[in-house]
Amino acid sequence: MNYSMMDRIIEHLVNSDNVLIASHINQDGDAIGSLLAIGLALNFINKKTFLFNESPIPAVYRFLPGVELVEHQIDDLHTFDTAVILDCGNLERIGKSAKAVSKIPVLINIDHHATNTGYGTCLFIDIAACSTAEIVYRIIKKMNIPISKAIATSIYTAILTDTGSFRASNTNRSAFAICEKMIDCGADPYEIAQNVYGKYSLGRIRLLNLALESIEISKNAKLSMMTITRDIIDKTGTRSEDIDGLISYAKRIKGIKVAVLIQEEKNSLKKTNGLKNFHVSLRSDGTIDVTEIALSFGGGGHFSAAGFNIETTLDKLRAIVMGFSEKI
Ligand SMILES: [Mn+2]
Repeated sequence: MNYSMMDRIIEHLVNSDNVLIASHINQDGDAIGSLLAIGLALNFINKKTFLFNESPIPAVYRFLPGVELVEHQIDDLHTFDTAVILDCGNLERIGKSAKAVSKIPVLINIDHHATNTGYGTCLFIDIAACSTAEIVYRIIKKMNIPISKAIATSIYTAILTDTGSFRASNTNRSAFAICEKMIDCGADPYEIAQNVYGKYSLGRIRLLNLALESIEISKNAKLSMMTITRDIIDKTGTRSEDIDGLISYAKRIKGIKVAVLIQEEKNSLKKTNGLKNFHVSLRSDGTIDVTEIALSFGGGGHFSAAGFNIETTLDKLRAIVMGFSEKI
């Protein structure tokens, strides 16, 4: 762990007057949890902060204390002297404001993705951290800011979800150690689990059914492919956030080394040339490095969890994905 880098970040934060804090679009538990944790911590020491995420807060995370502080649009970017970018492998992950945000004088990049491009003026990348929230926790602790129940709930939720409930390969000792401390600070594991995993809408159950039905297996039986089209989303009355976690079913099949989820993006239907926008998620059983595939398509991620965006036709994409199995 790089303490001097941490000291520099703390110095910047302490000296800042107006801090923009942002995390990636289509926020997951780590993106929203890290955002709230550092935001609430800086508010505690009376810093002026602006918490930003371009995407709406997924329903399962709306219970998080402080979630009402998150804005989805930035009106005046000139007022910020410091920006903290969380859980983003590249700056473009924050969405449309990336270019304007890149001009903020102090740009702090806090992340745990192996494919982080190293943007920003001050970096804290730790690929051994289970989550960005783990790094955020270390910063808050080093700053001697007390961990309120709200901060503890955010950090616990981030670690719980980013480790796939302590099942994913990034589950490390600090995941447990920090979560234990968060419980001491007031995080309620049962309440958090109920909010995040407890209840599904009927639409989400129907979506699960159609997603499971879509699973196809490669000839060598080492790759599984799940496809979720806009048609499926519309038919079930669900949203993109409801897709979160479904890939784990494709990954769980015995003998599968790589699971792929093809997700047709929202704006796809507007196109007239037959091409559509897709997001492709890749998960491996820990023996295959899926970042290689993701990087070759301009994406990124971790060793066993990565993704990329592509504009093509569904048939072509399905053939491309099945082609991945030849390298496994
Ligand atoms: Mn993360």
